[in-house]
Amino acid sequence: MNRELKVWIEGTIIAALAMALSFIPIQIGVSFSISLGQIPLTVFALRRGWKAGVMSGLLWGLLHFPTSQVYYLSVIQVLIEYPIAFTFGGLAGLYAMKLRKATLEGDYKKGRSYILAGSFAGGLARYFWHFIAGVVFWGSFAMWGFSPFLYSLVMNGLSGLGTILVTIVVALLIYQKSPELFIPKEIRREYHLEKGK
Ligand code: 218
Repeated sequence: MNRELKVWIEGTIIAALAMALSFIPIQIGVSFSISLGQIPLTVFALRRGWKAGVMSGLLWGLLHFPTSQVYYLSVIQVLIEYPIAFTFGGLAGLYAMKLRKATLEGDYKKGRSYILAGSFAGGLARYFWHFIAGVVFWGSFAMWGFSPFLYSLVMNGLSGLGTILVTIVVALLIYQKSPELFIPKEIRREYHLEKGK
């Protein structure tokens, strides 16, 4: 099958899976939640690269609309927190090529460090936008006498770090069990052909 088509099909399935995981309620109020969909998005982005990752992230963000999962305060806020934030969530793919190389060379220690770096890149890039939206739009939800800035920093900081932590744990478990999941079959085949194995 056409290689590019294969990536699109995978990315679409991953976005749907991430959306399904968004229905598992791990949240406290409207400002704290662990986003389980970040797990498959991160694994996919590390497998296929940042362009595929951000497209799948965008698709996941857009899927919040037909499934009525959007927190709406204003048009700009919704644009920031769904199409924009979720697209940035796919930036784990910035480490895809490094992870491929390390894994093919059998350097799993280095591989683990790229999974860590990728999970942080996607998680921080996404929650940066939720933090901005939090300061500008969610200030009236601030509790404990916090300023909008501090409230957004604490809530989105905790949500982001919690999400990143869960993503890292699951991605590393998958890497331990099946490192080949992070390298598309075609790439593996090309590598072994080059090496003459
Ligand atoms: C302080 C604060 N509270 C709530 C939100 C809204 N928010 C935060 C994180 C993730 C998402 C996307 C849906 O999971 C949303 C809408 C905020 N940005 N800041």
